[in-house]
Amino acid sequence: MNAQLTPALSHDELDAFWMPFTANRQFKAQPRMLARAQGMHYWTDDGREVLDGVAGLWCVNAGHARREITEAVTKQLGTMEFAPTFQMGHPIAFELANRLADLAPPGMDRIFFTNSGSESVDTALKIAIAYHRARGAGQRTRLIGREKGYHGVGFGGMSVGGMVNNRKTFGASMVPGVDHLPHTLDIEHNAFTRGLPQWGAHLANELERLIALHDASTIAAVIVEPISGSAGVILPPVGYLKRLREICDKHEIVLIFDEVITGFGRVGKPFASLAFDVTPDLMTTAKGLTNGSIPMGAVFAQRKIYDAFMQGPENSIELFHGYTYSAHPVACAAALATLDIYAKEGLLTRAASLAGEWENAVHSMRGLPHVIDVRNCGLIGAVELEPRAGKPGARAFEVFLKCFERGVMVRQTGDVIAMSPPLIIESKQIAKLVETLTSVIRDTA
Ligand code: PXG
Repeated sequence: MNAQLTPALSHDELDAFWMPFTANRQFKAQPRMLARAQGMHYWTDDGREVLDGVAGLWCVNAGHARREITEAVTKQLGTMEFAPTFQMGHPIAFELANRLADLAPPGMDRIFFTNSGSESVDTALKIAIAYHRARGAGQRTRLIGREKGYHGVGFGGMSVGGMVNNRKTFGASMVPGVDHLPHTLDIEHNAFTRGLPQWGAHLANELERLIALHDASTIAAVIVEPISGSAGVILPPVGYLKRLREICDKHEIVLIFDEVITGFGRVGKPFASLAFDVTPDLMTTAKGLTNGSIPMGAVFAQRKIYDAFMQGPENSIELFHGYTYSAHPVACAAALATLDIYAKEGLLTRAASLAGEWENAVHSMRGLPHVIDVRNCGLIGAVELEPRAGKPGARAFEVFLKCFERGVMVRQTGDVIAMSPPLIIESKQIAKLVETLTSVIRDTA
């Protein structure tokens, strides 16, 4: 018998919390309640152990309930729980910025703090537009995103994003002057590719077509995820990101990489831009920055971007943007403790050493019923299932539910099952994750 960890809630008590990105009625009819976490596992409220195959929500990279983070947060709360960073400062904010600059791709050593991925994205879009204005190109306001892109849920991020369900309700309220590149998912050419697909780099040339349509002089920035997570793990074809970089350079367009999920070790280097050897002008992060423990995000900027703002009277504010909780002391303490763990345990490169084993494990699911693609990179894996006729997403949702019942948490989006475990995962846990998913797929019609 499992021990009940927390009192079960009655159905009435589930009504008040309007849950995000959730089928509220389905959940409240059959709640899946998490009550405790440690290392690679969650425990449900009735004491059942669940292997975490998604690092919470792509964020708990060092595993759950790390003592060092708890201690740093507790100490900071007792020392100074809050301090403003508007016209004031506190030392660990600067310490954290320096630590992040040391990890960053070359030249990206100016850091703007936010509280989430969505805020990082909207911050980066605003910095890009303001940067052009600061250098005398204020007509450059257009933004280019990509189909199937996910950049959070702020108006800016939603507008450059390309996930139809996130957009359609808000049709006319989108930020104006946005266009989209085509996405790079092509199962016909690339199904079951191990690592990055060879086919598709030419899709980056679509950027030249959009530039010809709108004229470079109107375009501020291009934003893409190096690897799309939310849309179901879409990998960049070999050479694609380099080509985007070349085109942006040629036309003086700011290139933004949204590394909210790829940042902090997910693909075997601290950032995907380092793994893929393509340096953007701005980089958005969040999630793994504090191991998911305290909300925090950070935008990394090339020094030339920051320097463009540092003009005019010395007493004037250079960028009219920021959040009450930018560089919140408790979040800074959590981030510093997290970076210490990453460094001490080599976690920012651990995915590279596990990548071969991980790749073999996830590709062992090729050939299972309804599996139409398997994708992987670093410690990211995805299995795409054939949709049931007229019921998109239903098969994968059933797989997600059954995995949870059998003690494994994966993530479902559309007909894709995504996996992104904590970077501390061991071989036997990789095996359990894949064995459970395999048996569930076999048992799902
Ligand atoms: N950009 C990217 C690339 C993201 O993946 C955000 C921005 C927004 O971050 P915030 O912190 O505002 O949620 C994200 C978030 C999933 C999933 O399983 C992914 C995210 C969030 C929730 C679920 O696909 N990514």
